[in-house]
Amino acid sequence: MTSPTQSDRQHGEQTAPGADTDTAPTAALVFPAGFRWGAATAAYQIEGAVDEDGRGPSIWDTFCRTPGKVLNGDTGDVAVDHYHRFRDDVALMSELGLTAYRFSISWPRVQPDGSGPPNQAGLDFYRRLVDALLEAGIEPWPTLYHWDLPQALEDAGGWPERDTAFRFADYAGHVHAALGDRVTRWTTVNEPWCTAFLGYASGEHAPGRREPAAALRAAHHLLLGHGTAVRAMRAQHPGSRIGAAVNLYAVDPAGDGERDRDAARRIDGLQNRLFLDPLLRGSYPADVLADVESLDFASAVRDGDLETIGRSVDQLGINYYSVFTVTGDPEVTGQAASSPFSTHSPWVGSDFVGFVGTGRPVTGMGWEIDAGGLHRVLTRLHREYPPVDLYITENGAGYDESPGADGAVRDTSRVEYLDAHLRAAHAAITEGVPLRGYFVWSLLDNFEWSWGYSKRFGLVHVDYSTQRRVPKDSARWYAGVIRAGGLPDRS
Ligand code: IFM
Repeated sequence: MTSPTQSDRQHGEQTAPGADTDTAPTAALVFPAGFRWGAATAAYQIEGAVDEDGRGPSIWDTFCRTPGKVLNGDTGDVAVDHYHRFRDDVALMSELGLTAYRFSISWPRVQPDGSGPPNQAGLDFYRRLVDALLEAGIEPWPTLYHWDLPQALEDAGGWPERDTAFRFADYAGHVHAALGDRVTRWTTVNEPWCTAFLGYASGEHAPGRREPAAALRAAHHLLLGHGTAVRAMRAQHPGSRIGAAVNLYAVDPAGDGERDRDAARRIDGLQNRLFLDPLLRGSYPADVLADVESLDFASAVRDGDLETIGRSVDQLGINYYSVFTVTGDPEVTGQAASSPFSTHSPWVGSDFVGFVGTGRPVTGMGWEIDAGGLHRVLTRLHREYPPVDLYITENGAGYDESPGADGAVRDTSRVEYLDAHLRAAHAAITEGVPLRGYFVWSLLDNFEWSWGYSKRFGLVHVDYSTQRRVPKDSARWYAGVIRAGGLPDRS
């Protein structure tokens, strides 16, 4: 793969899915000028070096060492050694022609115990990374929280404790003071739904707690931490552009009946609107508050909190992977029970909610593929919420894949997935949705949380025993899309 010039990126040619970039047609579906073409990663999933330069333990270090929590007992101790190889990884980004790179900052590298003065060695690592990106002409797009809470803060109660929101804002202020002169675009929290509900309700993620009421408090404190951090950051550098990244789903009722439609309303409420409404409207959805009344969520929300959270984003990041189809009928068979909200639970009161498989193709994660769902999510946001610039901050597909005999990874399924989702994104733009950029999850194969290293999402394959990086077919395809500034017409 050769490195495209900026002019190539805007006017060049591009490949058909899976094909070589050199003989590709010109794009017919052209994305707007200035559209960000990126890829994303997160600190614990790629950095390794968990004991170096003063980093403290995070909840994921602890969780990985708890038997039975992570597949094969895998850990992020080494991951893909990005901490030591970041310059090579920036060179790979250049070869792809990325115009932006989304990465996360490890809180326990910056504040080993989650509070107090910053660890300069931790900040220096991110300064070196940011400078390498800027030298390569790639816009750095840091995320301040991608799930690696300092263990000391979890020992003090974690996100269900209100004080954690203020610890987060303090940490964000330190990072922003160090990098705000060279970084404009920031994401505060990544997928607060996952932290709250996988971390504190289903226990599938660190810290592995199963306390529904605590999960809801965690959700509020993540949003409060976001809003408080935004205020602190704006006071330091008014020019910063700051947002949060939420994982959204299209939620469809399995049938037309009232029970299915109400089940879909509940899940849409807990999955999407619980985060979108406070961020974009400054209020929690009344129906969700009523649904979860027994969990005493309202007592976590104090006067002034929603003013702090509301209308705090300059841009909204959307992480989109799949759809949910929901039934309220316990007799329905073929249920894909994959949510903390499945079946009878405090979330749905005495009513039943089940997640139904529709027979659509799935990725290696078992997630149904529906690019139309991305279109529905984008157009719904545009239709129902106040205007805000949107970025797809994650989209991608995980498979259990390995190189062929020739060493190449022919990841046709990933190319098809990305191609379809970019077409859906383009259609939304033509309908007026202010979508300004797209980040593939992920740049590199990496540590996929409780799945360990068994699922690969990367554009670039990593041999975990040698750390050798080999761009997959999807990397070549994406480089072609970026060079062309879009996709060929399929019709
Ligand atoms: O790997 C994760 C990432 O950390 C957050 N969003 C979803 C990805 C795939 O599961």
